[in-house]
Amino acid sequence: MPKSFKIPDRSDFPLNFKFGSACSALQIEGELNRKGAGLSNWEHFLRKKPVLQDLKMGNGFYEKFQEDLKIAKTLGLKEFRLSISWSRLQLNGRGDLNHEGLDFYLNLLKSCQDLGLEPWVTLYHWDHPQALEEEGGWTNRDMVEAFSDFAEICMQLFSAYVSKWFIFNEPAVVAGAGHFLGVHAPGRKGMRNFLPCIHHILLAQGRAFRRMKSIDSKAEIGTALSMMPVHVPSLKGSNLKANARVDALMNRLFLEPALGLDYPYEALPWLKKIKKYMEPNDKFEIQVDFDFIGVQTYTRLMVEHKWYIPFIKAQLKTAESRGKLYNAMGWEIYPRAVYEVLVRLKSYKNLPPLYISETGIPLKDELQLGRVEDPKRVKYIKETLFFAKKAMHQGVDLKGIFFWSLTDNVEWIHGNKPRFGLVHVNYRTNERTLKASAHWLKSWLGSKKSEFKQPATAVLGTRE
Ligand code: IFM
Repeated sequence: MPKSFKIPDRSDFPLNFKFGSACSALQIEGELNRKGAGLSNWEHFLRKKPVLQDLKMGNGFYEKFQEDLKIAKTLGLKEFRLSISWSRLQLNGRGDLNHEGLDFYLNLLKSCQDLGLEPWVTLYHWDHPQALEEEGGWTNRDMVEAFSDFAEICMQLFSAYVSKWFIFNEPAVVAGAGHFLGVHAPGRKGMRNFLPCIHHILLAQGRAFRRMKSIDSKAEIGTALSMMPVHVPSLKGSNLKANARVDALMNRLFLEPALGLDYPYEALPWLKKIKKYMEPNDKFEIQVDFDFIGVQTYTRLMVEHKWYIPFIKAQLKTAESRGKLYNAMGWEIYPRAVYEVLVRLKSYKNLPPLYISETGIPLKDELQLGRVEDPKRVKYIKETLFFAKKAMHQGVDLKGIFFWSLTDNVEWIHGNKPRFGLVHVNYRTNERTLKASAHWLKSWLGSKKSEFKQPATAVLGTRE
């Protein structure tokens, strides 16, 4: 990266380029199964862990959403990405609606409309009713129909306010962390859970897409995929093969079947066992002609060959062990990832327009004398803008960027310690304070010229 590089101005992006923020229901709403909502898989999964309390509290969005929308508007953001909690709308995932939940989402969407914020609604951001989990959740093919029904219901209920939809958020995380490693809800482990989960999510995505389009053919429907550049410490043959395996798992597994390219069997031969869960028409039902694809990138991965790691035969080398700068989650601070991922996607034919539907940086921000200084976030955002623009120069059809997140929120099993927000939340009072990054973004969104020089010296390996 050059020592000094020019940060693009707002005017360097097309006028209709979208800038927004992204959030998810479970991470901000709090309350979980109260207000008439049903028990979700995440609440059930965490029921004995201290972090459950953080999720129950959320960040006060349920009560304060009007304030948050106004803040987003004040910053100059025009897009607001949110998700619907399935168990808040349908307690057990099927049948009658919970009217309190419905009113909440209708009010939220109407408020977006009143403020001139475009809502981008995610249907599945990791939580679903526990009642469905007890039937096997994503390991059970019946979940495909239950989810498509839910998608259709949401379309019927909300299409008057919503024209932009994401079907899934980061399905690779749901499958990998939730159904192979068991570290996320529902805590299932091993190939016998992982493989059906992958296949059923892809099938649900295809079926939901078609049913949503049959209700509103003009709705723009996409999905949000986590993607990361995968690097190796040396070009040794075994490392290159490890790279191909990790890349297939992290970046190709959910993209390629949806594009009609089949599963990446050549890189991951054990994936052939997924055929056990396939029915004759599935390959076609999985293919989706998305209106856009959301790409979510936070860092890069550095991996090396390790013969003793089951299936993937590769191991992550942490940023700390490599002497690289890292954030409050231990992830390498590597904004160039956005550029690498976007440019790499150009190699796929007939890809729809792309959005960076999430990017951001977790820090341990502190409120001091009414201010939150977060220079690392300001730098991260500036560099992200630089690399997004660079990708556009290379011909990438990028249409917008959503920052994760507007407000600090609950980072799943890590609770509310890592702070991703442009806006600080005092978790005792739920009071909101704009961080320095929010002030910077506000002035950038309304500005004409800006210049950013990278510091001549960088401190390596310091923990946030
Ligand atoms: O907080 C998560 C979000 O729910 C999904 N994408 C990554 C974010 C940061 O880890």
